[in-house]
Amino acid sequence: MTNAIDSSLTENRLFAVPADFAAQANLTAEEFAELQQKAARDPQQFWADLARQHLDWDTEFKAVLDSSDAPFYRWFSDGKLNVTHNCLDRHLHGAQRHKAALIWEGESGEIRTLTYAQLHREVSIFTNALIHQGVKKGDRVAIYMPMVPEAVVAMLACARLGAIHTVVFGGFSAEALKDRLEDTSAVMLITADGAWRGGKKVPLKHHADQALLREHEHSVKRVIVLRQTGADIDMQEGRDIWWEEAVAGQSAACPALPMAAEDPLFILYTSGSTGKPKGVFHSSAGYLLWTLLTTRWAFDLKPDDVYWCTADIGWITGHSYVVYGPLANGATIFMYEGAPMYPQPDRFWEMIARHGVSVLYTAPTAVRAFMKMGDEWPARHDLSSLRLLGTVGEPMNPEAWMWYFQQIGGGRCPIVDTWWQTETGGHMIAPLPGVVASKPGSCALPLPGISARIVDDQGDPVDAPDAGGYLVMDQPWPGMLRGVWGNPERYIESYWAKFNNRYYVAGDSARKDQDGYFWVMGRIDDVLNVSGHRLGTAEIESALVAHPAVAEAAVVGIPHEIKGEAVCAFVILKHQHQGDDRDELGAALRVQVTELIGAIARPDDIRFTDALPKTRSGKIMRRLLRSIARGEDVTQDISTLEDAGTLQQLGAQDKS
Ligand code: 6R9
Repeated sequence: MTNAIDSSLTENRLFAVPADFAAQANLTAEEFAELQQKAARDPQQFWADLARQHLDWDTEFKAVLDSSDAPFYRWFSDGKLNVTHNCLDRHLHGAQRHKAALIWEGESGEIRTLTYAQLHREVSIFTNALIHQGVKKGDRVAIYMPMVPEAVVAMLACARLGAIHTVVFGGFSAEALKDRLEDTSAVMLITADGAWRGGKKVPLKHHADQALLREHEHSVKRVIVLRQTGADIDMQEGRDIWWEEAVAGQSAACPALPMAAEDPLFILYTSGSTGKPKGVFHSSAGYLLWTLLTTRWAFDLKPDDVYWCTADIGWITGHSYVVYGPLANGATIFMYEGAPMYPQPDRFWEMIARHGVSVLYTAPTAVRAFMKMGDEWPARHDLSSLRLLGTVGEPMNPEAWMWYFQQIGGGRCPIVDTWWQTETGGHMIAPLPGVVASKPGSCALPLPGISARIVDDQGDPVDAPDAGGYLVMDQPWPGMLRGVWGNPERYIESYWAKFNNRYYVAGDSARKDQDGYFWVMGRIDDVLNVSGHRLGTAEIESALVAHPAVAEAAVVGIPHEIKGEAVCAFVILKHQHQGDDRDELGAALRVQVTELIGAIARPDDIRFTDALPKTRSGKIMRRLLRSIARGEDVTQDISTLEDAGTLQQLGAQDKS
């Protein structure tokens, strides 16, 4: 990379913080300024004060940050606490005891509610069941489950006894599960007979059986199986046990044992630019502190909020913002098992109205999918309970932002675009809703205590407004990953080596505008180099989606004789534009991109398609698209692809 990634798409709309929102916010402008000053003046005191104020400790810490083995940083390392005490036990006093911790709705419409007292009881019983099955502190336990309350119970039960959970997304294949079981040497797998998705049963237990075939050497001794779909499954004698049998007769008395602050809480696998997914692991205390604070700050949660993060617990967003952050705050979480548009495209809006959801946190890809279905679906429902909207996962294109703001938020809800990663544990850059005005498509400003920078290839700060570079952190923070499981070299190599351990390298490119707002352009490996100009794929996609006929777009680079790389765009049209003349549309889109960014970004190749290859977390698989665009055989691992049919369809596309 040369010193700058050019960026020319500018979005100038500014949405001020509504005065009534600011007046009631958890974090006011004054407090924000104070926190920032304190963090700049004395970071250790800043973090120590927050950790003492917000967490219950069994043993107070004296050490705040231990950098003796940097970049293997340690936080609060002589302190002890139990994560589930902080998420459950401490909320059992007074009326809070009977407050709903979790409201769950199944695809069939079934509703279950667990109060804090009930959730605490379920977790205590299941912890005893795990102990009875031989699980010990430090053991790895894999969780491969649907989005049901028991999945949360399983995670918390591990945390209660100090076992390290590794949640494997229920949409992953047997192969992916096998890899994770092997890499963690898990002693136990907690799964279900199946999961519901779009009226169909996903055969989780069948996948688990395949992952556990005897020829795969694995360490799993026990499999606990929850009955969820009633599917006919095989139970292996001596290995498999039903959930209800495992909990039968177990006591509800289970003290939350103190864990060292640095005891690992969980391992979660995430893709890098090379090789197999990495087992990122997080600590107990530092992670808990950061998810607690960011939930409180970014979502402004209040005691009577009903908060819904639509992520699956198989992703970091589900860990931090379905489970740990909200429960540490004593919030009411809503959880849904099933397909987002089942039985029809207003399922989300219907549930928001039914449960009075007040804070919604979802992904741009979902917003675009709903946008594509048309305004009439949300319009059928009373969405007036909503007061804050969040997004995560990829850059939010301004058009989708506006739609979310107007059609879902009724023009009154702040939109909090949160930039962060599996590795960062919690939000890093986001517009704090009571303090920071929003610009559609920007994740705005770093949170208090977070020192984000943009640097060039040499690691020197890029100061010019709108000049792009590597997004890095030049200070450690408590929620950061503690390593790559079983592979310390890969931790260094993936996140630190590039700049000689000076910075945490996020792997994203970004720019900062004249107001200091961050604009994430995409992964470094998704950046194109066209005639020596570097262009973020996200920017070109935003420009394409800004066209009224376009629902979604993905851009990749293809080799070009003269320019080095040329832009190839895959475009999905909105329903009502499917019949439009493709040649005319192609021409119009080239004009559109030229107008919004410049001729340099104009796609050479535009391919219209009905679907894009996506991971189950909704990320476009650009490397796959790149192969397709180049007419190469697809050799990549496609085990994480949501819909294998998409590939065939794309392969059969005609060039426009
Ligand atoms: C939480 C999560 C991390 C990558 C990250 C970046 C992209 C996430 C974003 C965003 C722009 C945002 N990303 N949030 N890009 N704006 N608000 O998604 O974790 O699955 O590890 O992905 O996602 O590229 O580096 P993870």
